[in-house]
Amino acid sequence: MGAEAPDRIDGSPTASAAASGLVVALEANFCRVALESPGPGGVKQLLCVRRTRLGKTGQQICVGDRVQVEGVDWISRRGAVAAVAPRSSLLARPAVANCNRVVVVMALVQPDLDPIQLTRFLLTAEATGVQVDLVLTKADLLAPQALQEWRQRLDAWGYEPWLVSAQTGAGIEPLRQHLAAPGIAVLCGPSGVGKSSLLNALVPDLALRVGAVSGRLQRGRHTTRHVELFAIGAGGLLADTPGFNRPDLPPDPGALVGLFPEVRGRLGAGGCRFTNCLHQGDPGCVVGSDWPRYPHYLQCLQQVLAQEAAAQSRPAEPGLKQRGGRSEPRLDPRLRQLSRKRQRQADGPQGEGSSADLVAEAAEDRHLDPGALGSGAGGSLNPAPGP
Ligand SMILES: Nc1nc2c(ncn2[C@@H]2O[C@H](COP(=O)(O)OP(=O)(O)OP(=O)(O)O)[C@@H](O)[C@H]2O)c(=O)[nH]1
Ligand SMILES: [Mg+2]
Ligand SMILES: [Zn+2]
Repeated sequence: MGAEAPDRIDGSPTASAAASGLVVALEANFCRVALESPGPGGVKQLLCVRRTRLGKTGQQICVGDRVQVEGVDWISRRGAVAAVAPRSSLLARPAVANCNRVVVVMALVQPDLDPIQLTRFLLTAEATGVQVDLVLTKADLLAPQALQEWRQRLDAWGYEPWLVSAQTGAGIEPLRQHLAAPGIAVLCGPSGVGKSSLLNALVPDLALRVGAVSGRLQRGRHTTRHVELFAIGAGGLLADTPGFNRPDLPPDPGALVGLFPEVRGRLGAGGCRFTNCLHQGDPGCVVGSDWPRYPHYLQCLQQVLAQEAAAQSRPAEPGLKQRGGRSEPRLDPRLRQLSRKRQRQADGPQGEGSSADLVAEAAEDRHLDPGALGSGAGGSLNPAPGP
């Protein structure tokens, strides 16, 4: 999805009832907006609902969006989002707008690092077109020799991973300096790999909830339920996100090879010498097959092609909608609510529920009285820098 035009604010709201800021958390039908400059009484954050017309134009609000807020009540610290500024980038899952870097986070062990899963996360990150970083956690659980082997392996993939331990603090300080650069960075990776633990290590006094991994596969427990931005350094913002295990692959088969940094250079300015080549080992193909992730590339390519074929064989059948290159049955609206609930249970919660749940949950996360929400208590975010 590209940039969307902002909804004009008509009716000239009075200055005291309007403000602009950055969406730092999205919970059910509410969002928390960190103000560009503090309001009366030093208010730094507002708890906002969306104006209905934003909903009608289909305009989604994401964490990372720059928004206009109207109808501000400075006493209760409430307002309504009236307009969303055009975005410079959008990561679909986790949904974060205007991010400047995607940080793929995977554990070296607990759960064991799976190269195919890692590749899928890296591909979705590369597809955003922004800077991609790779962080490997739980380095305290591996011997130095094994760490070195991973370094070498990933170097051949075109990545220089940050090997860190939230437990011992190893590797944390240089990573903090790197991520403190101005802009929005998003942590994304499976549940249980230690994203929230990493944020706690990077930002002292944060005290985010972390959950144990469990079972034979050492899966996480979807402890983090919402996307939320936290300040790191003077201008850097870092998003903690709920983990999920299987990202969708980018839909364009022809563009897939360009998402593998280790062979991107081989294509050069002119591309492959064969027109429409999908680089499947044909003699003379400039990409070739002499690279370690070539089998992963083929496997992903087959899936992307299968997705595309499935989508083309069922064009716009009534009752079907297109989603991520797949057709899915349109749901009776009466069933949709139930289905979303099911999806949440299978996938890890992404934040829908009653407003009462929201306030209780958000307060619980911050060990706060629900009445204190929107006050900026917990100090998670400084007022956002200008665009
Ligand atoms: N040994 C070790 N354990 C870690 C490290 N980082 C995290 N853990 C453990 O891994 C488990 C999962 O950590 P979380 O931070 O909750 O993982 P998460 O990625 O935020 O998971 P979700 O919120 O479910 O997506 C917890 O039991 C942590 O204590 C580390 O560097 N070393
Ligand atoms: Mg978490
Ligand atoms: Zn080729």
